[in-house]
Amino acid sequence: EGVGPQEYTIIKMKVMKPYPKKLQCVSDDTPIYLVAATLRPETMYGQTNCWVRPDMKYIAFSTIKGEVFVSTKRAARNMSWQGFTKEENKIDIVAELVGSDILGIPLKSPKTSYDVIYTLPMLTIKEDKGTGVVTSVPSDAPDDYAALTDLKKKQPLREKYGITDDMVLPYDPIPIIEVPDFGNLSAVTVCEQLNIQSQNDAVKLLQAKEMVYLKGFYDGVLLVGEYKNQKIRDIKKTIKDELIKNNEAEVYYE
Ligand code: A2H
Repeated sequence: EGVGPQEYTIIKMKVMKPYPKKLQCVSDDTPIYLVAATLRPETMYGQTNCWVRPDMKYIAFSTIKGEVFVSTKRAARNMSWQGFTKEENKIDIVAELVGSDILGIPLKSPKTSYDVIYTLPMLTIKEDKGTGVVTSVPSDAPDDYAALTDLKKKQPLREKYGITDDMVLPYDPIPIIEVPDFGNLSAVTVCEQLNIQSQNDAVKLLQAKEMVYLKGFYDGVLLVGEYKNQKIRDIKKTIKDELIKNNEAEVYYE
């Protein structure tokens, strides 16, 4: 990675009511968001679920807009320096949780064609990157496709984390971007080409990411929504700005 901060777009994935047990201390008129850091805001049309790591610690904290965000404490600290909290450098913690406390909960997320998506377990989420919450776009992200396929194929894995079939089985990758040579489900194509067996296939997944990432950005064409048929590199910023304007996203640096 280069010098200087990396800019992420934080996608606000809204927690539906009734709030899960560990978040019931939050009043019903306060919106709660799981906040996911992404480099690809233009792929939000293809979200099928949200990832959290079952054994990782998260906090829920109040923001300056009177909302509650769920992220790692590390990310909350960064956000508090970036104007997300009422007082700079101070985090108003409303709950401390682990990922498993928020697994299998329904969310509303911007742009995706699925009305409701669920929080599912991803075991490879890193503590020291982004918010610890990841939005899943299995059409275009090899990690997401591998982890979703694991859950679809492995009933015992679903059972272990209390994930029911209806949270996983109806959710297929959505064709949202056409990439030359890789078709309209580029992550699926590359995972199959490389014969990736699971989310733990780290070496091949890195290779898969390298194969699709730049190509998706430079040569990808959007297939859905109001910027249909336009090149990703021409509309990425417009989509990001629109999400932010609609209070569906924020800019975050680390
Ligand atoms: B990306 P970079 Cl469609 N642990 O978003 C593991 N992965 C994380 C993470 C964490 N703590 N925080 C964010 N990420 C993922 C979309 C996407 C992403 C697409 C294609 C590629 C892609 C949908 N998931 O990333 O190391 C998030 O997944 C390819 C690398 O900072 C985020 O963007 O470059 C990306 O990794 C940030 O990774």
